[in-house]
Amino acid sequence: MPLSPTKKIWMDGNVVDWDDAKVHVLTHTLHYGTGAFEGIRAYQTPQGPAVFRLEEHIVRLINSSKILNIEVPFTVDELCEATKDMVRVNEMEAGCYIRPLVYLGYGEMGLNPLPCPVNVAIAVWPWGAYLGDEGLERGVSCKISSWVRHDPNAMPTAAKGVGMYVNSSLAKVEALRGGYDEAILLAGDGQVSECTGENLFVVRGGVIYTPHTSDAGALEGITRDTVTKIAADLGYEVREGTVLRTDLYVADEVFLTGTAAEVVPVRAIDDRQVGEGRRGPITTEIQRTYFAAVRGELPQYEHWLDRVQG
Ligand code: PPE
Repeated sequence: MPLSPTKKIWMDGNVVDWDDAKVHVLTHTLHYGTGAFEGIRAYQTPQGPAVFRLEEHIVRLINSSKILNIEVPFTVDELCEATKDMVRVNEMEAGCYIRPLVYLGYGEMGLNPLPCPVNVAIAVWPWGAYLGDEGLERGVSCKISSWVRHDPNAMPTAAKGVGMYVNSSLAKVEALRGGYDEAILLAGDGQVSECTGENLFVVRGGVIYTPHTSDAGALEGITRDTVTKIAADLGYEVREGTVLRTDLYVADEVFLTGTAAEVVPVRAIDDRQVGEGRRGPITTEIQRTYFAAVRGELPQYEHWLDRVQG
């Protein structure tokens, strides 16, 4: 998806012009993939723009870094403030996507990351529906990937690490070239894990299931957590457990969750229609509640919003 440049990017405490936010070609992360990132969204609310679950995202960034032996030289508070600053400075009143990145900088080569300088950048830009506006309404088509999700002992699946996304990228391209919108990855033992940038939920007999993060090597998605809470508040039972490929084929509904993707129905998997082949009633209800929550329309979810004061 093409980028829409904004004005300023935060780099290690400095606010620089978008076009000047550059790194050296010998930046360590560019060569070895050791780095961590986040995807956060800010939404327009009646009281001004608000960042959704900001602190949880920044804590995950710091934890991802820790897993990768990177000590982030900023506190959670400093990075939360810097994030809100970028939304404000770039005048993102209508909402935006936020990309914090922790990377190992210039000055060291070789695989040992420990002596490397640790850099942090935060960029924001307007980003529409990640899997398309039509996808949000009509659902997307998925294909089980021939690529297997990382074994947690080969790559730390709990970390949102830069290099981890090579696996996602391979699966994404395979799916797109096959004429599908998105790939579903299985774990090494064959259970369903997640998509290239989304967690997955299955509805069957009125109960909502989602793969276990630890057993299936899926990311502990913040939207996954949001949706789990919303579904419970709507009176649905949500069970975390093993999901098999065949569970997907006979599901009443399947939907995907992620900060970029938000809540997206799945209309077909491996060329089999899922349920009625369109957005199902439970997905619709959860999606509607999710959008109302992020836009500050539901007081019970106010605690997830971090307002950016003008
Ligand atoms: N699994 C993966 C592999 C993943 O990348 C994401 C987020 C999720 C699950 C959902 O996590 P959460 O956003 O906390 O609900 N993917 C981010 C990156 C997308 C991109 O293309 O870049 C995102 O949604 O921001």
